[in-house]
Order: sequence, then C-alpha cells, then structure tokens
Amino acid sequence: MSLSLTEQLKVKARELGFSFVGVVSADPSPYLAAYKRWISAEMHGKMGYLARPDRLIRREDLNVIVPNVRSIVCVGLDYYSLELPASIANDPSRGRISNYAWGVDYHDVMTPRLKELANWLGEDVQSKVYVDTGAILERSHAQAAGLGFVGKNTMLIQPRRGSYFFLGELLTTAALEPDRPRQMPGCGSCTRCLSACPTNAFPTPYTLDARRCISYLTIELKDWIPRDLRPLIGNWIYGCDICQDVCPWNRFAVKTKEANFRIVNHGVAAPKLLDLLALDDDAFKARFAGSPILRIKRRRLVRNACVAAGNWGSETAVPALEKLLRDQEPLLRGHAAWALGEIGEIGAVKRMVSAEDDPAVQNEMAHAIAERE
Ligand code: B12
Ligand code: SF4
Ligand code: SF4
Repeated sequence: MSLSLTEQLKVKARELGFSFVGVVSADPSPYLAAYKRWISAEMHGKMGYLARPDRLIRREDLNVIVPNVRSIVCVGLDYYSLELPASIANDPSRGRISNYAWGVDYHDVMTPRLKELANWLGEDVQSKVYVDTGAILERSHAQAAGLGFVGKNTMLIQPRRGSYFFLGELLTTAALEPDRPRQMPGCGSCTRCLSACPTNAFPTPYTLDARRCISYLTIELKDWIPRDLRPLIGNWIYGCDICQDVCPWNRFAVKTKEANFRIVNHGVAAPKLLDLLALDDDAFKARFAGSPILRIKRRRLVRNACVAAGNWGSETAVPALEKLLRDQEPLLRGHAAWALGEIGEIGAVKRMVSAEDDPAVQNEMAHAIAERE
C-alpha cells in the first residue's frame, strides 16, 4: 500500500531526526483571547516583540504569514540528556544552566532540517519555517496537532515523554491530512509546579507571569534584575528547569537521541562561578561558541553569575567581584556591588562609591553599604 503525502512527510521528518511530528489545519489558536489577556496584563515584561500589533495580526490570521496557508506541520525534538547529581546541581559555587542549553543551539539544529522538509514538499508549495522566534503560539498549535497537552506550568507535555522537548513548525500551503484529535490526560489535582516555583511566577494555573520567571530574568531581561527577586534565583544562571523537574510526567523523560544535545561533563551543565566571573569578551565567545548562551552575550551571563555569587555568599568570590567593580559595563559594576553586599565584604564598594558616575550603580552601591551598616 502506498503512503499518502502526509505519511511520507512524517517519515521524512523522522529521518531528519525529529522525535515526533503531527499535522493540524492552519486555523487560528483557540487561545488567542488568553494570549491577549496575558499581554494586557503586561506579563510579557520587556519582551516587546510579543505585544507588537503587526505580530498579533499574524497570530490571529496565519494567512498574513503565508498566503493561502492550509496546514501546520508541528515537530518536536527531545533534549533531555543527563540527570545532574544533586551534589553538582545544588553546589552554590556552581551556576546552573537549564537542560535545554547544554548542547548546540537548537535554532541552528532544527531550522535547516525544517527547511529541508519544506524543500521536500516541492517548489509548488509555499512554506515558512518557525523555531521559537515566530509570531505564532507554538504550544497551542502543537497541542491541536495532538502532540501533547498544556500543563499548569504552561509546558506542552506528552504523556509518554514529559516536556523536555523543543517545538518547531512548518506553515505550508500543502493540503495535508490533519491528525485526529487525541484524548489526552491532564494535570488532575496535581499542583507541584505551582508550589515549587521559587519566584512564585504562576498567578494562576496555566498562566505564567514572565516578569517573575527565572528564565526571563536570566535570559530575556537585558538590564537590571529586580533586587527583590535576586535572592530567589539561587544558582540559576541561564534559564530554569524547576517547574519541569518536579512534574511527575517527566519521570518518563526519554534521553535524547540527538548527538548535538548530548553532553559529557557536568561542567557544561553547572560551570564554576569563579570561572564565569572572570570571563572577558573573547573568552566568553570562545567558551560559548555554538551554544544558545552565546545569544545573551558576556554582559548578561556575568550579571547572572554575580547574582548567583551573591546567593552563594562565599568570600571566595570577593576578588573576582571586586575586579568587576571596575568593569566598563555599569550593569556588572552594579550587580557585583550587590553581590559583595550579600557576602558582607563592602570595603571596596565604599572606596569606589564616590568615583562612580553611573546613577544606577551608585544606587546599588548605596544599597549594599546600607544593608551592612
Ligand atoms: C515568550 C516565551 C517564553 C517566556 C514566557 C513563557 C510563557 N509561559 O509564556 C519565558 C522567557 C519565561 C520562557 C521560558 C521558558 N521557555 Co519559552 N517560549 C516563549 C515563546 C517565544 C512564546 C510563548 C508565548 O507566546 N507565551 C505567552 C503565553 C500566554 O502563551 P503560551 O505559553 O504559548 O500558552 C498558550 C497555550 O498554552 C494556550 N493554552 C493551552 N491550554 C490552555 C489551558 C488554559 C486554561 C489556558 C488559560 C491557556 C491554554 O494558551 C496560551 C495562550 O494562547 C515560545 C515559542 C512560541 N513562539 O510559542 C517559547 C517556548 C514556549 N519556550 C520553550 C521553553 C523550552 C522554555 C523554557 C523551558 C526554557 C528554560 N528552561 O528556561 C522556559 C519554561 C518556562 C515555562 N514554564 O513556560 C519551548 C516550550 C516547549 C514545550 N515543551 O512546551 C517553546 C515552545 C520554544 C520552542 N520552540 O521549543 N519562554
Ligand atoms: S522556569 Fe523556574 S522560575 Fe520560571 S516558572 Fe518555572 S519554576 Fe518558576
Ligand atoms: S507538576 Fe503537576 S500540575 Fe504541574 S504541569 Fe506537571 S502534572 Fe501539571
């Protein structure tokens, strides 16, 4: 029996290395109203691109993205790679990186493969490829394509593999056969993720206030991390996995078959803070070449390492932090001053406060001094 175009496409997607694939017709997400409420409540924080009216129009009508679009091919790629021993994960002298960023940048892994899938469909078909950055509600469409259910932590969860996977989409004018809606379980009475979130970022189940999420604070937020949230960040320096780690569905997480996401040593998942505090621009670029961490540049990563060092509270970090008080980036001088205040070593902050000309850094220094006097 010969395979239909849709079945052949799914075989091809798997050959390209995707862990699973589903198809849905290119209808607008049924959750647009929830999305608009989220934006109106300003829970997107400073991720201004999410609120752009021209992008909202695209979310409402996918024809604006691809005229005559008929189908969305939704793919997933597992990234779970290694159980980090608690002795490493909870070591405050190390900065924790969320599992999705341990390997090669997933945009670079998935985008060319989705483009290859688009090419496979042929030249008569118009297609557009999205991985993460597009103006569409990826989880909602993937849910409609039968790839899982949305949990109270807002993650797309698959009953037999959990939520440690990336999503990608192909919007296409090809008329593919949509997957039939599948009966999915849900969260039931479980609330583990809601109570485990250290920053209390879920105002209600299924809604995340990004402004409080460690993932937003350490990756998306470009400037000052709100002072009241810094102690709650612990040793996370790039993203956060807590609301997934505690989820019972992730007991079924399958180790990724994708070589690009497999890591071999714990230093990648939880590097030493002292090493990160000492990174200059060149060393940062060399160390994180090919990783998604490269996107946040040295400025944000070292800022995050300062916060983690403040939470570590060890005098071992003082020389590196004092050196950062002279950094050319005000953001780093200010976060280093805060960390020194947390450690209780403010001698250098006191000596340098009068020479500091940036008002925001002065404010951080004054706060650090006031806390200790
Ligand atoms: C902005 C963004 C963030 C923000 C905000 C996250 C959020 N929960 O809204 C921040 C920076 C905090 C973030 C963090 C993370 N992100 Co992110 N993020 C995105 C992005 C770019 C847009 C999401 C968005 O539009 N949010 C707005 C909210 C309102 O929409 P939503 O979360 O999609 O939820 C919709 C549906 O779930 C639907 N829905 C379905 N069922 C139900 C039920 C009810 C009752 C309701 C009300 C709604 C609802 O309604 C919502 C609105 O339409 C997507 C890629 C994309 N273009 O979709 C990746 C994406 C969601 N992120 C992803 C990942 C991996 C992460 C992190 C795990 C990274 C990390 N380890 O640090 C964390 C997880 C935090 C979390 N619990 O969500 C993956 C998720 C894969 C998956 N299995 O779900 C995505 C899909 C990227 C990708 N292509 O793989 N992210
Ligand atoms: S990723 Fe971390 S900070 Fe963000 S909602 Fe989940 S547990 Fe909370
Ligand atoms: S931890 Fe519990 S409530 Fe949260 S997403 Fe998982 S099953 Fe749902």
